[in-house]
Amino acid sequence: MEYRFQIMLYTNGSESMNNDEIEVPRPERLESACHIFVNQAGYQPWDEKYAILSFPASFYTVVDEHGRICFSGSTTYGGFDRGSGEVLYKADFSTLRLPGKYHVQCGNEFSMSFMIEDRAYKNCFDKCMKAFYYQRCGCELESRYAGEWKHGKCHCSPALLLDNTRIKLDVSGGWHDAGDYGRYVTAAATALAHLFYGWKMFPDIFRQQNLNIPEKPSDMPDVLLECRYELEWLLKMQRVDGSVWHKATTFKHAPFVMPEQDKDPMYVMPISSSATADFAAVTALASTIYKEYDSDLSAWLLRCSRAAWDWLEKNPQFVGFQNPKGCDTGVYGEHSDRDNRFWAAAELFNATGDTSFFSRAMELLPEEFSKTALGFASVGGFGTLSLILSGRMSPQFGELLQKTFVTRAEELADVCRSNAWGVSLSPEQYVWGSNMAVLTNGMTFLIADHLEKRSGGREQRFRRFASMQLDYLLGTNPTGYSFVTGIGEFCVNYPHHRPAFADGVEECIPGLVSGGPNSRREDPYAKEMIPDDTPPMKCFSDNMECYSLNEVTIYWNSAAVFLLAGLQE
Ligand code: 9MR
Ligand code: ZN
Repeated sequence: MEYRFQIMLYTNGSESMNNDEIEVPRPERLESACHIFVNQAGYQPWDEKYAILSFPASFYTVVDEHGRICFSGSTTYGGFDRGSGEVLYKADFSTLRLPGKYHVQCGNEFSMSFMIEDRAYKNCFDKCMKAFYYQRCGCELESRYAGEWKHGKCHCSPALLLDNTRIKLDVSGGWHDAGDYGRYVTAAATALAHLFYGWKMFPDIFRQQNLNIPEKPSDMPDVLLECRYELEWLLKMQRVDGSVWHKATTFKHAPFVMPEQDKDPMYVMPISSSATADFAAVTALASTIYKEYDSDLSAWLLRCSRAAWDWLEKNPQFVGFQNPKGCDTGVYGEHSDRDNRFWAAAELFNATGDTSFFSRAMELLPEEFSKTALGFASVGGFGTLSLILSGRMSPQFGELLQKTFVTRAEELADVCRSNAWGVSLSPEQYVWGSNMAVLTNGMTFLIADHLEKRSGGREQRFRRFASMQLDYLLGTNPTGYSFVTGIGEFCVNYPHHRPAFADGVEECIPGLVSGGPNSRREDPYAKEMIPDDTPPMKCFSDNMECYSLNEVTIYWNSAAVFLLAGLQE
């Protein structure tokens, strides 16, 4: 449906609006009319399967596409759920394993359709990984790789160094961070870390992946080819003294135009110690991963990592980042760099075996930061994981570190048990990027299982909780949406994503993970459209103006890729 409308394009954190009249397909999505919620991507035959019903019901059936009843059962009462404000019932059909296309039916109510099949996650996994290609900056996206979502070469002019604008630098390449066209170091390091650990833990799943990307066929798996594209940009963000610039962005977010039309000058913004430490960490990690495919790249990565580390050692004080006056692009601010330095020391120890790095990691370990967090604002979990997987720990110490993850997984499993959705967030935790918390919690479950299995312990006791986080993402949530574009019958299609809006293609670029419900509703449209008393899990709208709850980012996608890979094992 096309019609003209007056669009107010709000940009993150800024007051600037663009009141031009633009001809675009105006989304007219209704809230889900559905009251039976399922994972719309589908279920692997061997996994637990359940629908959540938000109306009183005792008896339900699962019906195939020919209308045949393939399963029937009685619901269990799930109680009142504070997060969604609903009284819930659960319909468990785990024992239905026959491949096919189904609906859950209860009286006149139907769920969205879903598949039961061995490769139920494969399509979503491939699309979420291919999304990184669609985020590529500094190159043309040709139709043979990008289909109708092609675009021209973008953001290639030399960037101005903010500290001294007479200096121009080449910082082309990498992935656009999100719905905006900025490129930010700590966000990049986080996305790469998710993908690298995914690769390290589930290599067979990634090896089978064919992304149809421009790189020549080689023995390097596609995931590593795609990550190399980002790494090559990341390396350009290092200053000669080893420190790392925090971000490369324009001064103001671009209007909703295609990336090649965003001609504002690009700035390389000042350094931060968090960016420098994350850079040191992720390049050290990458050096271990690329070693078997490209020894020159691997050696270079390690050299750059050491240079960043040397700078950190010479500059022990925290150097935070704040936007220069008048700049409205992302801040990715932090209050401390202890976790970042811990991660860097751990990765450098893993990469080199040099015990001085281990000693530094041990000095930082007692400090106040999460040892399991896996997000851009808190990266301690990557350090812990790095130490454990290094194989260089004494058995006792390795066990202690492992226990940190396992204990965290146990805590999160309790949260999942406390609500019928099986989601790992408490009602207070639906904030900006809530889907990232859901997904990184899913990662924690898989990591805990992986570590227990590695040390010969009980196998896969957390897997079902990981699976529940994916179910939530893909439709078993009170909005009814699959939060991944192009996946599922009722999925988000209008994320806050500049090319998705400007390309004129009605169907959104597939495989983009929306930020998800945000009860704080931190953008003008969400504030206006979503009533104050809306339960936290329903503070969502599939609307491109809602950057605080329907944007996409690389580090939300990467967490989804990790989870999808792990659950296919
Ligand atoms: O993901 C970030 C979220 O956790 C913060 O609350 C929010 C506000 O600071 O910023 C988010 O990151 C945005 C970044 O600053 C710029 N690119 C888009 C990111 C996703 O919205
Ligand atoms: Zn670009």
